[in-house]
Amino acid sequence: MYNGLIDRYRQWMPLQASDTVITLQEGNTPLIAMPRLAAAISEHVTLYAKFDGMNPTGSFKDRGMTVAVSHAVSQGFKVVMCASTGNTSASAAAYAARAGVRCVVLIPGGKIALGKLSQAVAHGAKIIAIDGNFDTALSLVRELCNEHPIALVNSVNPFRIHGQKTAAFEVIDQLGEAPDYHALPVGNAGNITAIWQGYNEYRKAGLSNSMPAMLGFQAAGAAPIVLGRAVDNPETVATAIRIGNPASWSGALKARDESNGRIESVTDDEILSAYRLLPSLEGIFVEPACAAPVAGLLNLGKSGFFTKPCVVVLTLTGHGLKDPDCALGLAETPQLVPAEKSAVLKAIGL
Ligand code: AN7
Repeated sequence: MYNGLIDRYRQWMPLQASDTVITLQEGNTPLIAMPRLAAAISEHVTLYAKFDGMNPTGSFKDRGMTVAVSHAVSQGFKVVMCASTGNTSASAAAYAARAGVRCVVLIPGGKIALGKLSQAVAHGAKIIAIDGNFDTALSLVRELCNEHPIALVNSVNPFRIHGQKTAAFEVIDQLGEAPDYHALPVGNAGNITAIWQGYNEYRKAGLSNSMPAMLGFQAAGAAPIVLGRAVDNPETVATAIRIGNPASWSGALKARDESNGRIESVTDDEILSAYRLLPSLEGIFVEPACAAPVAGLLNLGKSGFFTKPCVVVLTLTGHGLKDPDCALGLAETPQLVPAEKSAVLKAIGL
């Protein structure tokens, strides 16, 4: 029986044998071939999506949270805390509930997708909205956790990174080899750091022969790594990656440069059109942040970046149900017709 990623990858985890494991059977997410989207990107691309929206709370954050909360609880912490653009808070709240400890989340007021907020509410987290953005929230949380017996469970906590690196392990285990490219959205940059670390660890252990080039994508209004300077007032429709001063900035540069990869930006218009395209082509519904790498791959394809047959893995970091407002905001309200066959036929256009 599959029992979560700590159990599956225990030897790669910096945990003690006696540590308590808090799991919701996260990880083991599907790697889904995406032939129709691949064709839209480039004739040379074979594309697979690592659908991390299939984790228990609907995002990749569960990979890191199982390890961070297991460690915190094993160390005797009774309270965990994070700053979040939404998914980290949903995940922290769920794992804290599972562990029977308190969870406090600091969120940027008014900028959290509905699904994420409702998860934190359901799991009983103490939710504090601040009049400020994610970056301000994170610096407050770092100070508070330094000064009080509260475990910080943002990705500056190295245990989060150890959990998230398992996405790379799974990709190699599923594909049999590392892909040529690995594309993903970049916000606070924990995930690109972690996935690159995972590929490195498997390679060093002889479990893969090659390494992918990492392709990270930021939203143009929140693209500090692309610009080479912090952004004071980040703005993007992809609220998950509305981050102006990534904590793992240096990890992202290391992943980019060591892998011979790229970190580029995409506009909100490009994000929204990719956001509409992916579910209509492939039947997979993701939140707007996941559309950033889709848009980025489409741009790279258009510019002739892919010149020979290659395998691309795309991490889809969060489920579409996280942000129903975004989907509905782009759509027309369903037409209301009388409850009669003739009216329905007319509405269909038959
Ligand atoms: C769906 O929840 O930062 O570059 O506080 O929710 O590792 O930050 C979320 C980030 C990509 C970016 N996709 O990952 C938070 C938070 C989704 C996300 C990212 C996030 P990082």
